Amino acid sequence: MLYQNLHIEIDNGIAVITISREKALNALNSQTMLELRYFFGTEGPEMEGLKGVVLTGAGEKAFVAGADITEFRDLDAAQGAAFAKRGQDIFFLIERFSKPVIAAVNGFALGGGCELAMACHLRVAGERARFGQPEVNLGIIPGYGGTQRLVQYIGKSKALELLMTADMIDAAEALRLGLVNYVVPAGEEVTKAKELIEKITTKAPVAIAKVIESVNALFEDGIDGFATEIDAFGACCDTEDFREGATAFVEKRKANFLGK
Ligand code: CO8
Repeated sequence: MLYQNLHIEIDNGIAVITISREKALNALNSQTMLELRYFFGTEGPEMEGLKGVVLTGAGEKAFVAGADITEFRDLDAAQGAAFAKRGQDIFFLIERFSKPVIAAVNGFALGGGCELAMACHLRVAGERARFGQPEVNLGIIPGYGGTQRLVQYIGKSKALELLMTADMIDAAEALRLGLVNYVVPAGEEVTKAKELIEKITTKAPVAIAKVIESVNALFEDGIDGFATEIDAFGACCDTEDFREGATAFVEKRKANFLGK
């Protein structure tokens, strides 16, 4: 795939994906969504030896200022639903990705941008980051999972307030509410996200994938999360890494995990 709007740099096994439509505050147009789907949905050459992914936005002003409003002004009900479904499916690919995906939120994360950050496993916000779901200003609602994931992160009461008032919150408030994991000085978002991925990479990769799968199971319709955890636990017990981890503990040395 020839990426036009995603700038992807892989350094020491960490892919930093920069959404690069700075003039439109990195708004998610169809091409950008297509590229995200390709990266997260295809076992391409980028996946070889990948430790994790950092998602960020180009420039200093925006992470992503939403879905590209110019593209969906004329949708009817059926087209709108299809648009939302396509976006949700792409964000599920991110949420279900087996390696850690961390949003490095360097500015506005609004509408689809806030939804994209919420689909990632963790969020690091720069001091200048601002979050919001302003869709009701446009006469729509979030369509990329925002009504669901915002409630999961910050609870129904505050989520309803943000969704109905379209108010933006700053990074400190996002931290207080539990929407983001860390707030760092502006410009240090990607560095902190990479540090987190490096830390996670010292753990057993299959166990990390199973943590992601099991936690996601809580929020999936018709799936019993406890049963998922049991199966995932069993699968971990079958790995060489489990033997290595337990043996290393007993031998008082650092485990050398191979991801098998
Ligand atoms: N889409 C397209 N272009 C955008 C967007 C966007 N979401 N956001 C900003 N831009 C463009 C502006 O039009 C402007 O372009 P130009 O220079 O050509 O006029 C440029 O980016 C810079 O923006 P501003 O001049 O507005 O910059 P300000 O500093 O004055 O304001 C804001 C910054 C507050 C971020 C402002 O740009 C803004 O309010 N943007 C829109 C935010 C928004 O409403 N986002 C939600 C969009 S809806 C959505 O995401 C729904 C997701 C689910 C869709 C489901 C499909 C049906």
